[in-house]
Amino acid sequence: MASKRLVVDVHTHLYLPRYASLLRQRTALPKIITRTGIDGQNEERLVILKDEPSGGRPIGRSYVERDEKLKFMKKHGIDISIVSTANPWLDFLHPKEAHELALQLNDDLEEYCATGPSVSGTSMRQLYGFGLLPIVPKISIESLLEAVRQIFASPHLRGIIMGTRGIGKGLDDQMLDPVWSAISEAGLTVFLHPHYGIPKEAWGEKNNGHVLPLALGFPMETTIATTRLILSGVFDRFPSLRLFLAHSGGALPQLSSRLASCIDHDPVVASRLKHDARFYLGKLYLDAVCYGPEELGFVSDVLARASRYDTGSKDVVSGGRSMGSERLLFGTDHPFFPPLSTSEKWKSVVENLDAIDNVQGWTEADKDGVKGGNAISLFNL
Ligand code: 5CU
Repeated sequence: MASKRLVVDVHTHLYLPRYASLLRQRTALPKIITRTGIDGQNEERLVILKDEPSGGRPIGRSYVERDEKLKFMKKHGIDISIVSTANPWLDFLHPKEAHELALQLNDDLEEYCATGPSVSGTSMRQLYGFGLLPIVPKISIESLLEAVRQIFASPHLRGIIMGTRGIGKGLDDQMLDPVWSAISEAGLTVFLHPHYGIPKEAWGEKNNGHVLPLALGFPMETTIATTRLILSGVFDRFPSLRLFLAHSGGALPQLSSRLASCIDHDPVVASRLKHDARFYLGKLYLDAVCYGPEELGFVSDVLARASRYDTGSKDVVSGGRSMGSERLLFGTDHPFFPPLSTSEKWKSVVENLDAIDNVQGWTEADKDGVKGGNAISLFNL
């Protein structure tokens, strides 16, 4: 059972060298710019978000270089990382470019993982990955299916990272059904991640840095995209679809009973779904990137409760484990959220590990599962 104690980071990003080169050539967002720092040295800066100050933020080697990822993992006691391209993926490209680049980046990522170190004493690698689909407006469905097949055939790619825009009409677009079908059949997990947030008018006029778009806009985007998927009946049509949500599912756990009630009272939707909305929460996997034990415990309780809407059982514990904890997986969001001042360990990592250790009522088995065991099972590492 040694593998149960491994720490696996499932929310950790990179820009592969090929992608970083593309960003360096661009003048529109997203882009990497070079400017002279206060020490007179040239420094590269990343500008990806729409309302980011035009100077962007420092993009260190940790965004691109594998050695930096491995050093970060070692420093924080992380045994395995399932890495994914950071936002905005291929969203800004024309279909032909997106198609070609998706296939190239998937090959690059497979090599990045396959040629990395293994976890000592096991047959596992230290690096696995989420591949990319060229999911942009006007792309052909066949092009998306080709990328699904490529990812399935890549031994170290265990899922797909995806934004919320789909091929232009969001993820609840029925045109995507063949893609959900292929992903489910391949047993790949979709990592749903935000990029656009919500319209900036919501944030008022005060300069609050990046706090509002990141703390609230990102999770609301995920909340809305997932709710639309639920409402579209995707989980009824593809019951084995595995969806893994960034940032602990945003506000969805908090709003799920309200969602269920709104559905029940809405003549357009009331009879559309096979199950109560809360049932579908029990089919989701969420990262444990919420920085506090109380929030993590709450999310776990909401997921555990979903079984009531499935089997009718009121049990929230099974085999000595909280049924909610089985669907939560540790993540760091590296290399985003670096410490503002020099520090040995990154606060964003330490807080997420502490949160797991301090959820009230969780057993050691729950904690080990969230830190790594759940990822080992879900991604068949
Ligand atoms: O700080 C940020 O902008 C981000 C981002 O863009 N993507 C992400 O995953 N985390 C933080």
